[in-house]
Amino acid sequence: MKNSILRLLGVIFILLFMASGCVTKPSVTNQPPLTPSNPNPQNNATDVNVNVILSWDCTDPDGDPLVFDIYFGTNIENLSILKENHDSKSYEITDLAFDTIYYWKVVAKDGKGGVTEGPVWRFITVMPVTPVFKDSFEDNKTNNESEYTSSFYGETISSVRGITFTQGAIGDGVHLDDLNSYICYSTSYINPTEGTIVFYFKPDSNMYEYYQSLESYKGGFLIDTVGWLPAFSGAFFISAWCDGENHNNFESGTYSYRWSYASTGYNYTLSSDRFYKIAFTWSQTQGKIRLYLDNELIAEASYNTPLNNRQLFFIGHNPFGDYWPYGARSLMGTYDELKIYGVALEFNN
Ligand SMILES: [Ca+2]
Ligand SMILES: [Ca+2]
Repeated sequence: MKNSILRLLGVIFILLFMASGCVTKPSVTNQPPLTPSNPNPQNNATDVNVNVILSWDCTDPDGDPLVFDIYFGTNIENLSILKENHDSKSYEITDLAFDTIYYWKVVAKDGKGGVTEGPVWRFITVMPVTPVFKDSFEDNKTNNESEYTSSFYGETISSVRGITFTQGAIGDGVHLDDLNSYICYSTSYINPTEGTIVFYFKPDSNMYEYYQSLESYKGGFLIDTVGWLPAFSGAFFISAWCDGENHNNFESGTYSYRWSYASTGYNYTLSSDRFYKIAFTWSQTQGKIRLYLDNELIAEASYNTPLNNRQLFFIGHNPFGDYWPYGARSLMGTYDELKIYGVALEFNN
């Protein structure tokens, strides 16, 4: 009897020992890497050099050595793989394009099946020359006066109408909420004989449905000086006209007795998931006006006049004399990083 009690106690003791062993035994479950963080360049950094060392922080809870897949590109929807299974937390890239937004992310892998994808970071590279004017819409404001007077149209207007601030291409951006929304600027920043206007634009998700629902003109001014009014010499515009289907015609023009148009035709279907970089250049010495989309030359026409630098221009359409029976037609959507240069930049992918 005593022996059997001792035997039973012994069994219980062994079971308790095993149970406690189970509790304290180290877990065999692999933990994935922590989310990559602390990027360099910092997220939303501006004026980043075209040769740059990307770096980030990342550790594994188990102390596993990590490798990284680095994704990089200018199209946030379609980043390409820059380097696979990279075994350090930095990577040098060279010869980036000037004044271009790049997106990147890293995917950390611990070699045991643990995979953690980092967020998409973004930065914009330095400008090749200093712009004479810039509006970045940071801190939810515009970089202009509160009102402007047009000597040509003989009216004074508020400098903005129908806008809200939102996530931009880099940091804050501005949204044109209505067909008659605009932001007004002075053309005094314009070098008449040579220059560049560049900005980012993201269409609203319902752009095509909305413009198709309009009975009249489908419209789409991005930048404008005259709307539907009589044009002054040196007037200019940049547009992305919407047709009755899901297409845009990118067009820019300058006016001297008649318009010189650079047009693509209705050959573009735009995504509302990303920003497009749009640039317009003019050059008397080259004899061309040119239109670029995402650094690619998409249309050109002959230079016919110096641009006017004594009037006003608008993100959206010129709002003076809203007599046009079908109403005004700004292209609604988000705009960001407006810059004006005194030289005709060349853009290359
Ligand atoms: Ca691990
Ligand atoms: Ca911005």
